[in-house]
Amino acid sequence: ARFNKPDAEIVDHYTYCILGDGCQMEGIAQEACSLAGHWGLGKLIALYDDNHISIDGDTAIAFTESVDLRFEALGWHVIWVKNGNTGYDEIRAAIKEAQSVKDKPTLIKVTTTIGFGSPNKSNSYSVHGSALGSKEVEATRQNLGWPYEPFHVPEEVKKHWSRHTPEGASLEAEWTSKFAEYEKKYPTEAAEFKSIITGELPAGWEKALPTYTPETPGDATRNLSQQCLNALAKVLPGLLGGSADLASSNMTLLKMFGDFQKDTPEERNVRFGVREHGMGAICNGIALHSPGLIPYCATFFVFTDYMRGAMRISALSESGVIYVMTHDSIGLGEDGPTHQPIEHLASFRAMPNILMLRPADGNETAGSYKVAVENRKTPSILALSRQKLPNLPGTSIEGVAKGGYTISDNSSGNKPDVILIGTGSELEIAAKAGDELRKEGKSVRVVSFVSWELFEQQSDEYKESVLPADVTARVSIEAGSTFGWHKIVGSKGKAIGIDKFGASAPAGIIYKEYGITAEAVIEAAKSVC
Ligand SMILES: Cc1ncc(C[n+]2csc(CCOP(=O)(O)OP(=O)(O)O)c2C)c(N)n1
Ligand SMILES: *[C@@H]1O[C@H](CO)[C@@H](O)[C@H](O)[C@H]1NC(C)=O
Ligand SMILES: *[C@@H]1O[C@H](CO)[C@@H](O)[C@H](O)[C@H]1NC(C)=O
Ligand SMILES: *[C@@H]1O[C@H](CO)[C@@H](O)[C@H](O)[C@H]1NC(C)=O
Ligand SMILES: *[C@@H]1O[C@H](CO)[C@@H](O)[C@H](O)[C@H]1NC(C)=O
Ligand SMILES: CC(=O)N[C@H]1CO[C@H](CO)[C@@H](O)[C@@H]1O
Ligand SMILES: [Mg+2]
Repeated sequence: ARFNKPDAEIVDHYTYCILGDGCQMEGIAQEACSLAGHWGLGKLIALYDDNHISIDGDTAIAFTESVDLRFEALGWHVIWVKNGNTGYDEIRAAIKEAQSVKDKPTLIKVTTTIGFGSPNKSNSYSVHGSALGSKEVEATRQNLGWPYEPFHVPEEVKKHWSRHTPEGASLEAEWTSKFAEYEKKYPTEAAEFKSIITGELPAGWEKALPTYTPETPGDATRNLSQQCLNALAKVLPGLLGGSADLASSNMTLLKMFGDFQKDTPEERNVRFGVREHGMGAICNGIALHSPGLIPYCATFFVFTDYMRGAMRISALSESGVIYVMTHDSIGLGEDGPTHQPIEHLASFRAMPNILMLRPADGNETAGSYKVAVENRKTPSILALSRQKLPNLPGTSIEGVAKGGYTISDNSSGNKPDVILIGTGSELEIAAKAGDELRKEGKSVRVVSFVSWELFEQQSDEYKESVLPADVTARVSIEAGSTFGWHKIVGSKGKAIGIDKFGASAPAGIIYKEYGITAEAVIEAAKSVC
């Protein structure tokens, strides 16, 4: 919708998907298929392997609804191929029909027999996960009239497939010349399109990121995040996304664009509805479709619990989704414990190939976006505050790229008496405690530890320069589980955090009640140095 012109259709492919009974039972499919129907995704064609068998046996033990009627109700076109075992022409005809239905996604229910051809094991759960065994394989070959040796590809089959090679080459040449013409007529669109399909970011894109000074009035990092997203949308043609019904709280709307809807598919604000798991999965699909598509999605940090399966797939399949997670601590206030994340930071730090970023202010929010956009093969999570935070002297975009860095130090080149470490909204608290301790004559270093993973990637020399091994007097503060923090503060240091569920109260009160305060940091610092 964004790039095709009446005289030049340069994007015309379908997206196919194969799913089984298990996929039909999972909630995530319902979330995604509900949106596909709402959006009228006419190029989406799903082939459902309707074999009535899953691991525990006949699906009738747990799955008896009419899938056809459910998909019709979701706004899909539904076709039933009754003989999926040998009805090749039926399957071909169904795909043709699906392609011709332009205003709805299509589900082709293909009824099949699991283990088709195996005389003793077909139509049973026993073929799902275990090998047939050599005897049964032999019996199956005979039953199907397949006279060839194992792994032999008959000449006839090879010939049939080989004809696609010249066919594909000529289609590609045709498209290339069509695109060359398009590029002449529509240079701006062509440049954007190329950036999206190659993943090459426009030169100097990062200059669009805002910076802030200590004099800039404080703001919530969720608000600063919206400033970054809107700045980036102007320079990154592939940036698109939205939230799970929380755009107004999450501040994720791109103001210069409208909503991506059935009749406005060229727009870039995606309304995911209350469907976190489907939202994450859809963003994975977008990211993996083209290297220059940069999807972001947003909800409250605590609801990553609903989305974790998709987030783990982002990490595993190297899809660079940007997860904009607001309301990142007890600081969200009165919504209380159901909405207050506790163990989430620790849990994502434990997940491989995902960057957990918790920026403290404007510069750090911009720095987190820079890292997130650059890392196209590693997803990023931005944990953002609901409450207002000041712009702290010493924070920087460059610092964020290192994961951990010193924002202030009065040891004038010597080893500090104590190192105070904070992340996100608690960096302000660490900085305040540092100021107090300095007044009492202590030399103090304050470190922002915005991303453990990025710090881990730095050289030993750099790490030693921020956290010298012989300064064991260290105190960390973070409004979340202390799990893992002893790796940073060591056995002689102290980790201040929250190891129980939250409570409903305004941010200021609950921080005091839970001991997430400068006083607590000062006391801990005195006890370790
Ligand atoms: C989210 C998830 N839950 C459970 C499993 C374990 N599992 C693997 S296959 C399967 C049954 C799938 O049945 P179906 O989709 O009908 O496949 P078929 O046996 O017909 O090939 C299950 C429960 C899984 N892989 N993923
Ligand atoms: C298939 O089942 C029949 C009857 O139970 C049995 O005689 C035969 O040995 C089995 N064949 C294989 C390959 O296991
Ligand atoms: C943010 O970064 C800019 C550029 O590096 C710097 O001039 C400014 O002082 C920083 N702001 C804060 C609040 O530290
Ligand atoms: C964030 O933005 C909202 C909406 O514009 C505004 O009401 C709020 O005051 C801003 N600042 C903070 C600290 O929440
Ligand atoms: C910094 O630390 C020293 C101790 O080395 C202390 O005497 C001094 O008062 C501190 N300076 C400031 C500006 O707080
Ligand atoms: C700051 C901002 O973008 N606010 C928007 C939040 O969402 C509401 C409703 O979706 C919009 O009307 C606001 O403009
Ligand atoms: Mg099945």
